Amino acid sequence: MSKFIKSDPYLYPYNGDLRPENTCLIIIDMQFDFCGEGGYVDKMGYDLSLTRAPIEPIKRVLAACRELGYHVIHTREGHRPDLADLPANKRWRSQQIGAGIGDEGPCGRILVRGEPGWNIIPELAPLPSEPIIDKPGKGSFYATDLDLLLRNLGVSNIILTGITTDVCVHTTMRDANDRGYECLLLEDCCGATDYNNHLAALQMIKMQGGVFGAVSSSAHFVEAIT
Ligand code: C5J
Repeated sequence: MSKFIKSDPYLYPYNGDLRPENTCLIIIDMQFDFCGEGGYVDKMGYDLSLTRAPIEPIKRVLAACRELGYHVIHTREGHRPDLADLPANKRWRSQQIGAGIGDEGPCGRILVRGEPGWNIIPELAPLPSEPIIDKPGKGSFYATDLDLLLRNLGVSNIILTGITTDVCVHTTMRDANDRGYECLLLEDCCGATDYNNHLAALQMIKMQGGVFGAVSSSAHFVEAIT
């Protein structure tokens, strides 16, 4: 039986084939560095309420997915302690805005693997059975085994949540779309460092009949799957 989620600009997924076996919730970079006090985003001076807003909606989506047996994967952005995987220009730009990647901050070394700021926040802590993808870039596919995991699981639908809408979530969605995955972004489960950028990122998805996929909400998603 076909199943669809109310979404914009079309009912998702395009073919109505939405099942726990072929669908994966991806929770992107819900780390202290992006939504915690003293982390990378806080050090840059952005409003943490924008990147913390998705926590509660993601919790509800995550609970429903776990209960119904949907695949769940988490990602973390971060670099090796010796910074061997940190491009010099990424480091330099972060230093210009006062949050140098690899520098000491209130949550340990900024965006470095193993440091307190790099951890996923406890509200959305992964279960031991849920894979975590450690990525050095903004996209979740670049220099990771995410695509291999998804193909081996038989996933064709990806539900995108996390932060930030316009950077890591969008990069991941665009790349997933090019790889043939059918993508849905849940708008209240994402946040950006600038609210207008969040809105613009949502609008971009909906152009051309859904150029990167579709946009829905936590409520529509949970209602449709439960
Ligand atoms: C950024 C991310 N914005 N997770 N990372 O640098 O979106």
